[in-house]
Amino acid sequence: MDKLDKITTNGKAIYLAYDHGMEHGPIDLTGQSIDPNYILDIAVKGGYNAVVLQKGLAEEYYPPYRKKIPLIVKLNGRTRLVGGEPISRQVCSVAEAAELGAAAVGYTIYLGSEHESEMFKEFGKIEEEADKKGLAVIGWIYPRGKGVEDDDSPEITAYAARVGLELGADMVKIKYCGSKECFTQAVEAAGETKVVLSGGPKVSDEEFLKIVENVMAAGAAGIAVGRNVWQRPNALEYTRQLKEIIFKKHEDKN
Ligand code: FBP
Repeated sequence: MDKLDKITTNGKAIYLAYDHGMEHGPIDLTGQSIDPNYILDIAVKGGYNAVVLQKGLAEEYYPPYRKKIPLIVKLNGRTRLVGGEPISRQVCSVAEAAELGAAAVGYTIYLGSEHESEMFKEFGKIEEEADKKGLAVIGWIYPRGKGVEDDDSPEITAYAARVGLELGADMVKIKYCGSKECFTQAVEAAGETKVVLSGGPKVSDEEFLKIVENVMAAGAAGIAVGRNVWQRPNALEYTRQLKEIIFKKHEDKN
């Protein structure tokens, strides 16, 4: 059985990301989205393939949902309050994530940061441990830091995807580079490693649907999205529209 089977449907996926309380702070958690139960409810009712949580939320809120929705535990994190070259260190072990019921673990690498090698090292160890427990490993690969001039250029986006493959990630989560064409290059660069889109700040309903159309037509496996779902008042109806795009056939790619 493929490690990604538990968190994909026919190779495609939609994940609800909710680690923003750590990365950005409550400023992102508008309206009801401050309540983790509200998010878990959307994840279950919306039929997401998994929800992404830091370990604290997983410990406190996930137990009643354990049989209802798969969990991806984010193993590292940082706040937006730190200056300097970006680094995000591990705050949860693979063993803890497995204990919490995770089907997969996630880890952010700031590609191009002066601290890139430290994150590579932690990521390698995580892969070794996750492999023993049969957990999939997803790399949030975000080019960032002094070494990166144009983080959303086609070349750097494809580089991020490729590094995921080189490091042995089961899946990479990368940002949008602006077009179907450049995302196609990134998907090609990732080879056997699956690619999902990292949502980004909320844009209009139509604009985000178009982005998702483009990344799916580019051959992506799906999306791992937060703000563009739970910051909308009609999160469930919007989820339905996203799923229609993600799980429909893209004849040119499948
Ligand atoms: P969004 O869909 O809301 O952008 O969430 C995706 C995500 O990767 C989250 O998992 C994470 O908290 C956030 O983006 C980090 O974004 P950044 O590092 O760009 O601030």
